[in-house]
This record gives sequence, C-alpha cells and structure tokens, in this order.
Amino acid sequence: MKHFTAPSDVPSVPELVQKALDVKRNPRRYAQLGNNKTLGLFFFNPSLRTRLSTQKAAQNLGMSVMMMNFNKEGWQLETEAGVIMDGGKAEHVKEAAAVVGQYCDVIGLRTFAKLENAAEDYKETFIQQFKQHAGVPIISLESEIRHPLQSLTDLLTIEDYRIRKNHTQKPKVVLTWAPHVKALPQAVPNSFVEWTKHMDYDLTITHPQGAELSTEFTEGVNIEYDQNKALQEADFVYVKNWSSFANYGKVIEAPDWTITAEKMALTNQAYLMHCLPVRRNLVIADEVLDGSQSIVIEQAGNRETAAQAILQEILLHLNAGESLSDLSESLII
Ligand code: AN0
Ligand code: CP
Repeated sequence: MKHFTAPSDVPSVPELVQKALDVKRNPRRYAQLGNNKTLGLFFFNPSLRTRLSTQKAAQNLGMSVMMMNFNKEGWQLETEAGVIMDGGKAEHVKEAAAVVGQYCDVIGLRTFAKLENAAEDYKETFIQQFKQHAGVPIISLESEIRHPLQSLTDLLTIEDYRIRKNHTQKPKVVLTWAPHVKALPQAVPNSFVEWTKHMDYDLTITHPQGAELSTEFTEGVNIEYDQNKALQEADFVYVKNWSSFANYGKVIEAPDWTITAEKMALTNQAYLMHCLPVRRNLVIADEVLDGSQSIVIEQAGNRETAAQAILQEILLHLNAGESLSDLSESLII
C-alpha cells in the first residue's frame, strides 16, 4: 500500500481489518520498523484523537513525528494553477508539498470541507496536490469528504466486538443521522458507508428527508427515513450528524432524532458507536453515552491500532522499495 486516502488504495479491506486486529493482539511486533523514518502530521483543522493516536502509533513503530498546524503557523496556501499570486496567499501548495516531502518519509494531512461549494470540496484538492507533489506516501487524517482512518477503526471495533461476543450472524449495522447546531462535513458518514460496503454486513442508513448523502457513496445501500423502524434489531448503531449535501452545508433541523435510551431499546441491545467529539444531549443522551452499550471510548482507543496498522503497511512498502533500489544499485556496481 502506497497512500492511504480511500478504500481504493487498499488491496483488500477485510484483510486490512484482519491486519489491524493482529496489531491489536500483538502491538510490539514491528517496534523497530520505523527507525530513522519521519512522519509529518499537518493540520488545517482542530483534532484530538487523530493527532494523538497517529503520533502514538508512529512512536510504537520507532518513527519520529513532526507536527504543524498549517492554518495557524504556516503560510496561507494557494491551490489554483496558473494564477498571479498577488492576494493574501504567500505560498503555492506545489512548493509547500514538495518541501515537506524533503523532510518527511510519510505525510498525514487533515483538511476539512469548507461546506461552501460541493464540487470544490468533492475534489479533495489538498490530498490530490500532496499526492502529486510531495513524492512520499500520503495518509488522509480526514479530507473534505473522507475519513478513512476513522472508518478502518470503526470496522476494527465492530469485528473485535463480534469476535469477543461470539456474534457469528451477519450484523445489522445502522448509521443514523442525529441533530447538531453547526454544519458538519459528510466525511465520516461517507467513509463509513464506503468502507462498510466491503464487509458482509446488513447496512441501513437512516436520516430525515433532505439529509441524503451523495449517491457517489450511498448507491446500493438501504435508506430508511423512519429512524425507529431502522433501529429495530440493530446490532451496532453508529451515530453521526452531517449537513445537507443537496442544500450544500445547510444545518438540518430535526430535534426528535437525538439518540435516547427509548430509541436504543428498539435495537437488539446494540452497541453504540460515535467517532467523537460528541455533543451530549443533542446528538446522544447522557443515559446512552454513559450506558453499558456505549463503546465510544474503546472505539477511540482503537484509533491508535488502526493508525499503527496503516503505518506498518506503508513502512513495509517503503522498506521493500528501498531494498529493491539497494539491490539495483549493487547490480549496477
Ligand atoms: C468533524 C466532522 O464531523 O467531520 C470531525 C469528526 C471526526 N466534527 C466536528 O467538527 C464536530
Ligand atoms: N474522531 C476524530 O477524528 O477525532 P478528532 O477530530 O479529535 O481527531
């Protein structure tokens, strides 16, 4: 695996989930793999879990880590080609990406959707530009439209629970929209759907009318507009707010969609998941978040495992490339 930005970068999603489960059982197997390698983590937006779990994962593999909040500490970056840069942006992403590629062996990048123009956001400009100009593997730490590290974590968490609880039947997994006061990106639900499609799960998405995700992600997935009906017999309930795709970036008001104990009682004693951060009693009621079926903290803990699995795969790929080039150098000599 070279880059990690979407399932299309991964040879097999179920095999990657299995590798992540192996990392969870045997976290120190590759403790030296990243010696003398540097990971750069570059953020255009806030983060708690992604930043700390990916740093920890890199340390577990012996890598050193550099971090920077690009929006606060770096130059404002231009992304358009061919423009006269006489405005507020001091540096072009072409140079910025190429320069950080000189210092880092692997680069992680977080760039949230601006939620102003869907066509612009759905291009994932920064990820694409860094892939093109940095010359090193790129890991998405949440792009405008995808959050693959979160989704790998989510699948790892579901599989881990299925093994531990001896759940052999195909699980019913419900992704439910929940209310929020701010316009949030579609990255987490898009990715959750995109990754879950690779697993043998019975997936239902439930949301109010007007909260449809892009069909680029939801094509072929069961959508149920009645939340109570969708929750029936669910084994895993994944809760997340997102803003409208059709009415791009607008907040959708549906206060009855908060996840309460009454709603969870409709499920098959489902485990409750959320990527965090979560607003209590708006998205999920206290009684549910603090209840015995909530696995959100362990889910967040699994971020470290998923990040380590990805870094391992990328480092193995890098090291294989290096030993091949060593070999060709020695052949030339
Ligand atoms: C972000 C989002 O919804 O994409 C990050 C989630 C991991 N959430 C918020 O901004 C609250
Ligand atoms: N779930 C997640 O990505 O959290 P952070 O935004 O805190 O990194």
